[in-house]
Amino acid sequence: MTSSRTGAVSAHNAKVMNRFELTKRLVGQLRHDEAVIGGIGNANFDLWESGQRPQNFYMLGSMGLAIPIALGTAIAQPQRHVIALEGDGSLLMQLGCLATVAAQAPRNLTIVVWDNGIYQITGGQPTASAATADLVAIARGAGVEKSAWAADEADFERLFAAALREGGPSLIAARIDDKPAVGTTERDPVQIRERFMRGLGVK
Ligand SMILES: Cc1ncc(C[n+]2csc(CCOP(=O)(O)OP(=O)(O)O)c2C)c(N)n1
Repeated sequence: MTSSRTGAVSAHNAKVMNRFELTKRLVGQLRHDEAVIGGIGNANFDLWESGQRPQNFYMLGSMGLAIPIALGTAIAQPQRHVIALEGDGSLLMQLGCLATVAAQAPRNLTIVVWDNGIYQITGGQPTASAATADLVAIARGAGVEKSAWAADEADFERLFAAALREGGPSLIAARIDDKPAVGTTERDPVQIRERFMRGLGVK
């Protein structure tokens, strides 16, 4: 399958992939102490299992905060690339952040949305993106022009490499299956915060 940088692939012909597999591919492309913010639950569980880095932050308790935290980090440290990993349900709870990202337009911010069409961690209730809401169309409408569905794993890698190389803000959405995360993050918020601050050189 092929797609342009701005995304020729729609939500419904994008391949259904696996979050942990894509998380490993994403982490494998990191080279320069990029910060990675994992959203609540599965997004940060799979990030944790992909190898812990001091520049990773794991959001434990609240939905929809990965992108706002990443936006703040990107603005505070413009030389560092910052990546937010967020579930579809969490993004749907906090859609306004996309408009703020577009308005602030930090070139060093990349958003990755894991769209499984469900609130998986609370029992698999369907989200609006399962049927009616297209998160890439919403992001573009909010002004995040570099928004695309990943057609397949190779396309995901290509889109992510382009986002790191060319700058953003960019949003990459991936349709994923309903396999649970492969592990769980250690629930120690103080430790997570302290390690992240040291990883960013601010402590
Ligand atoms: C503000 C808020 N509302 C509700 C919850 C309960 N809750 C925790 S995770 C979750 C589902 C998250 O769905 P999604 O972001 O799509 O990730 P998935 O579980 O599918 O990986 C819900 C409803 C919460 N933690 N915070």
